[in-house]
Formats: sequence, structure tokens, C-alpha cells
Amino acid sequence: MTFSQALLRRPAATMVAGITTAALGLPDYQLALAQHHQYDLALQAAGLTTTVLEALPDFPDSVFVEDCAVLAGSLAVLTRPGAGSRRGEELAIRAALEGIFSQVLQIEAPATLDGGDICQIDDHFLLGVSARTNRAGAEALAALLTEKGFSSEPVDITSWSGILHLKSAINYLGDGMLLVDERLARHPAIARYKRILVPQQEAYAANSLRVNDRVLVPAGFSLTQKKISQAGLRTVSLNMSEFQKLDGGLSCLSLRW
Ligand code: CIR
Repeated sequence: MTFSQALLRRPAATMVAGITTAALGLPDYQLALAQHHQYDLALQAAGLTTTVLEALPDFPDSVFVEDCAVLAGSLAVLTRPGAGSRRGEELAIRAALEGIFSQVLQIEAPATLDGGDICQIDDHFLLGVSARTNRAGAEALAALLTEKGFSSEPVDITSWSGILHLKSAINYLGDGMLLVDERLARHPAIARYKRILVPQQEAYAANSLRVNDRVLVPAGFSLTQKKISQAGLRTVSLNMSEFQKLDGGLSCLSLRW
């Protein structure tokens, strides 16, 4: 897939109150702003035009804009985030998407869905069922995707402890190749693809992000970066420490199309 646009949201100072399971300490807000800016520049260097929305202090996790929508061709689906404190973030991006996507639909209660659970592999979508995305959410999205000519299948990750979203563990690198946390390598939905396995001690780096001719990789995960390079892909390393403290990775910080 070629991307030409990305939507980001500036971190809010309240991000220090964001949801986390990581025991890595509180994020440093100034450093987070600097890392976010570097991320923005990295997307621009990959050829994308970026739009950075204003910070939303009422929503500490709102920098993780990927969770608020799923994009599929001319369709944008606003999610219904699984975490109560994040519900409402999706409404705050509606206007930005309405100007661009011809159809903007909404996941309705009792369904819940986080964009981080949705992994697009060309015309096929893996729909993570997780602590955030319930089965009704996956089914509601599947129905909308089918109407648009995309196929999909649910992938239940509820028994995989320590994995927040599907894309915390699995990301598409293009050319039929997945980057996969090695613990999930044999999952039937995944085993049919070419795979680069991410060693368990570098699990965070499974959330690396293919953008056009390059793959953004979190800094400090040299084994994974080397494996991606050895597969013939150009890598760009970005410091993500302040977002890792909130369980957020490279894909979470933008919506791309
Ligand atoms: C949360 O728990 O919702 C945020 N602290 C992290 C969200 C990360 N988003 C993503 O993986 N797509």
C-alpha cells in the first residue's frame, strides 16, 4: 500500500494519566512532544502529508489516534473504544475524516472496537478480539468491510497475556510479510504468511510500521531492526520511550491512507 496522508494528534500534558500496564514510570511530557515531532517528520520524509490535530486534554490517551478509526478505501469507520476513559475520542476526529472520506460510519453499542486491533493485509483484515475489541465490534466491522469488498477474519487474542492490541504483536510489512511476536508465530491466521519473528525480549518492536519505502522501528531493538533490514527493507529508527510507557507503539500514533 502506498500512503500519501496521515492524521496525528498532539499529545496532551494530561498524557501522564494515560492508561498503562507498563511499569516504566511516568512519561516526560516535553520529551514526548519532541518524540512526537520526530515521528511526524519521519512520516513526512516517507512522502506523507501530515495533519496534526490539537491536543485533547480531557482524553489522556488521545495521542493514540489509530484507535479511533479504521480506514478502508473510501470508508472511514469511527470506533467505539473499549476503555471507558477513551470513549469520545472518536467523535473528536469525525470532522477531520468527514472532509476526506466519502462515507464515515460509526461502531454502535454494545460493540466496542479499538483501531489497534485491526491489521490490514492488502485486501484482507485481521480483526483482533481483545480486552478492548469485543466480538460484536469485530462482527460489526466485518460486515462493513464485506460491503466494501474486503475480506476479514477474527483473531482472538484474549488468552495472550500482556498483549494489549492485535497490532501490539502483528504488523504487516507489505509483500505478503508479517512482523510477528514469536509467541504468536503458529497462530493459524498468521502461519500462512511469510513472517519475521520478533524475539520475546524485543516484543515491543513487533509494532514497527511500514510506510511506503521504509519501516519505522522503535529505537533500541537492534535484533528486530536487523531482521527487517536483512529482509531487504530500509529501516528508520525512532525513539518511542515516552509512548512505550503508555503501552503505545509506532502504529498507534497515526491514521494513514
Ligand atoms: C491505551 O491503553 O489505550 C493507551 N495507553 C495505549 C493505546 C495504544 N494504541 C494502540 O496500540 N493502537
